[in-house]
Amino acid sequence: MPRAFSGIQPTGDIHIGNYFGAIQNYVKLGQQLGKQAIYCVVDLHALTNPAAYDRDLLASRTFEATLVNMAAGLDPEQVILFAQSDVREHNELAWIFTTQTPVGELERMTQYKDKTSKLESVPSGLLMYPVLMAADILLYKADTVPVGEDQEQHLELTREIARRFNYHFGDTFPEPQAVHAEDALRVPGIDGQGKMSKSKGNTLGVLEDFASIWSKLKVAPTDPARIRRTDPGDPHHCLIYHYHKLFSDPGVTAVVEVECARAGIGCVDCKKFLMTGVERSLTPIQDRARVLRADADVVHGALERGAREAQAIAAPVMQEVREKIGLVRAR
Ligand code: AQP
Repeated sequence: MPRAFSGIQPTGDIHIGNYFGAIQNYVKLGQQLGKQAIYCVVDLHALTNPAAYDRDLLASRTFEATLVNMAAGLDPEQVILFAQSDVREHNELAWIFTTQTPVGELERMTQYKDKTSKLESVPSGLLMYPVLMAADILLYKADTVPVGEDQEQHLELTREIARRFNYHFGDTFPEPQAVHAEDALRVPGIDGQGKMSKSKGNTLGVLEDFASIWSKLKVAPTDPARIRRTDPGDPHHCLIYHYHKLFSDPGVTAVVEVECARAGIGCVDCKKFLMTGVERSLTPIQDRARVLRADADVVHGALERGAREAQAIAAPVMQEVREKIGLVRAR
């Protein structure tokens, strides 16, 4: 049976890019794989981002990320759901991989270049981020990784790290493959400037108040060629049409596509139709989140159990690695 692993960073409010790009697939795979689906709130990764790290917020963000995943349909009784820092083996394996990974391979990572371009001082943790990610996945010998398209390069590096280890120390790790949500490979940000991202502040939150979502949608850019209401638009150049494909009924999306192209609908009305789909999709998640928040012990308890279940898999793999690389002394 395949084994899936994925992580989500507690660096801010979980947004619809995370939801459509990753969490929906977590839920789907969880239903198929049960305890072979392993999901982790990667709080150690969150330490690497100086712009997003806040000592006073980290623990509550880890709680929130767990809560959103559960509210979105992830059942911690069915899958394994835990916090990365609760399973110490992640750090240990990451260190071992660090000793075998050339710096040049890490410096080539696009995300590293993006995240460091404006920093005066670059924490080495940002460079090592993909090594820790490789350790997260390989610690469970996972072969299936549900992630957004933005993680593809990191996953290629994970395969390279697995291949290198297997070559030097004998067959140990699988070469994991990404599973992408075809309709949400890279959800664009509300500013229309690249991918939606917590640290760019261009998000629509899964638990965000609808009045707040509407205030962002109202001013969101549309097809720039459509200057007047009477100008025909190209929905394929419009952010709002992109969101319709995620939130609205296919029938509504098809009507919007045709009407936009023949200037039969204005952008404000198009956004109102979208808002109906947003409310319909997010209301059940927000309702479940409210219930979970009222009984926080359910969330804390899920993380504690998840950590025990994750460690039961991780500890023997780590022991195998220690033996293979020569850290275990013969008596
Ligand atoms: N815009 C997106 N479209 C599709 N998938 C996305 N993911 C993130 N943004 C999009 C996927 O969500 C999962 C969890 O992401 P993460 O929070 O661990 O890391 P990230 O990719 O770095 O997310 P952010 O929001 O952009 O966080 P910051 O700003 O802190 O770096 C991953 O599977 C990711 O692919």
